[in-house]
Amino acid sequence: APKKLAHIGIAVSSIEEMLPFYQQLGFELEGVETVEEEQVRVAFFKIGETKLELLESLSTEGPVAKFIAKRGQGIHHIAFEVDDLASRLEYYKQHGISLLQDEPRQGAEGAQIGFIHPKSAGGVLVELCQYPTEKQ
Ligand code: CMX
Repeated sequence: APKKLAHIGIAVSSIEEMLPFYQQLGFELEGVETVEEEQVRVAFFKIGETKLELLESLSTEGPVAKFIAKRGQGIHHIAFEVDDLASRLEYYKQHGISLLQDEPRQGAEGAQIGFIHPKSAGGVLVELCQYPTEKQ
């Protein structure tokens, strides 16, 4: 089974504009990173065992820009940590779950990632992440 909720991804127009809000809530910024493959810049806040990930698009064509244009800012995806991503994707595919890609790809924090299409998951974009070592 997936091990835990790795993070909740929130699409924002501007990370800089949203930082003060999360800092007011008392969350500490863990880091900001660019993920060219996904055309996003991301900011992580650690909350106990899980994280919030703010996603800002690097281009007007990226998935996060398209999401905001269509639905506005808000919760974009939920991510579960797994330790067997490739075989899990294969298993899900065999069981009729619609994946965005069959093979793992590179995501933030050095993780390998894969996605389940929201149409196959009750309207929720689900990300699966596998980290190179046990997460700090
Ligand atoms: N959550 C829930 N539903 C979503 C969604 C999301 N994030 N994004 C799109 N949808 C819905 C659309 O609203 C649409 O619904 P309707 O048909 O009812 O209007 C449906 O899914 C299909 O949309 P689409 O127009 O066919 O597809 P899009 O071009 O909007 O692409 C998706 C959707 C999920 C395939 C695309 O966003 C994608 O490839 N995402 C994966 C990559 C990604 O999101 N990367 C950023 C995060 C990376 C990271 O965390 O590091």
